[in-house]
Amino acid sequence: MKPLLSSALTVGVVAAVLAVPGVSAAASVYYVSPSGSDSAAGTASAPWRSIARAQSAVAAGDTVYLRAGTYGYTSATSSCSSQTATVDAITLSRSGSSGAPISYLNYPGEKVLFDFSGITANCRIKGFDVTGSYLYLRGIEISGVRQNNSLNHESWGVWISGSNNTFEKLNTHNNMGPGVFIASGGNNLVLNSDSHDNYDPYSSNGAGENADGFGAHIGAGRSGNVFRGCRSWWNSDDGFDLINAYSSVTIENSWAWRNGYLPQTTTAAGNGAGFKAGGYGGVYVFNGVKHTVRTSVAFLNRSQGFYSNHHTVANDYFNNTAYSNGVDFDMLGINSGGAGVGLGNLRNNLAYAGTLTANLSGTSASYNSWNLGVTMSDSQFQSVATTGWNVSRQSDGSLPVLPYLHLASGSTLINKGVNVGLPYNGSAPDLGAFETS
Ligand SMILES: [Ca+2]
Ligand SMILES: [Ca+2]
Ligand SMILES: [Ca+2]
Repeated sequence: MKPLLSSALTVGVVAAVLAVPGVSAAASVYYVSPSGSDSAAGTASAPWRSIARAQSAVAAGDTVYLRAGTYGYTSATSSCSSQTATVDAITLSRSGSSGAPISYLNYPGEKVLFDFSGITANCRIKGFDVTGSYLYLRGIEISGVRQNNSLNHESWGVWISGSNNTFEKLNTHNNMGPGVFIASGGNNLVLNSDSHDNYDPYSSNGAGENADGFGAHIGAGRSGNVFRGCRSWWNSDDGFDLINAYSSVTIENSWAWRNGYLPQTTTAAGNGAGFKAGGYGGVYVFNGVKHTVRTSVAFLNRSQGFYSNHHTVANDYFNNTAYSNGVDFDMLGINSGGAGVGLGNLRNNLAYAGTLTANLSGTSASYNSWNLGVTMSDSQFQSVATTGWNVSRQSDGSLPVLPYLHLASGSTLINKGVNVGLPYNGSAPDLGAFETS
């Protein structure tokens, strides 16, 4: 590819030509740095200070590079109108367009931290309030969002109500509420992101009850939200939570562990599901939807690894691995009469240690480790280690390749599954989340 930028480097804004249909010839590239100034030009040599200043300049197709360092915040964009109101530290309301997102990216290789712990606003706080659509956020660490009174439920690290956004390589942690919370919108992709050590000590419904790693709680007509390649650990409530979601959500290739505890301890806190795949507050609703949780791993979650949470329809649970959770697979659903019933379509799952299953009566379950009469033991695995899962990701952001809970070469769980439409090697799918090559 020919260099595009050489002649443009002397102008205030570097223009890059993007070969994207429907985009005007030149998209702009801007720079933000903790040492910058919002009265500067927004260039590589004279970056702005704030992402808000950058947003005021961008159009569809533009890119904002965030340079290394800590972006500390001490105030929100507005004052609290009441102690139960909500304020934003950052509002991303300007949208890109199809094929021409607005991108907010860490400058390649640089560590970018947004620290919201200095905001003492006396109401609920959203760190990033993403109301826009066609945005692409990448490589951003988000920490420290506070609860500053005990009159509310959670605050939030990232709160999303737009659509068609991509969130990649985020690291949301130590917020007093969920790390990433999709409240509305469809076709949002949360990719290769981590959320951990979130804890809401001041929630009015109980300390620790709301800080999930990731959640989607969207209304009807908001399909296509996906969590892929994400890790969620040591959050006080759940790892992934889909309660009150009225559009189908997919969670795949993701890991959850040690949720339901005060971070870094074994002291019980909130609910403690690794993957809480739906439910509507324990009541039957006529318009519940089917979620999919597949090729994912849950271990050492306090209450459940994979949990249907009184859901109203049978979710698909395919090729998951559960190890030593309170209950590995708890398929508690609810029928139209309000009675508890087992609901779930389970194939190729693997449960080992802890209580393997609960509420299976009424489910469709076959080709799972507990259905096949296989003998479970540590020797089925290369390793059953439960530490080291939070090591650095691969350079492209994908999950690290680890031996933990991967099948041993002679495992009798290899090729014991059934084709569920996912890729596999050998004569049949293996059981669990990690297919043997
Ligand atoms: Ca809870
Ligand atoms: Ca929860
Ligand atoms: Ca296989």
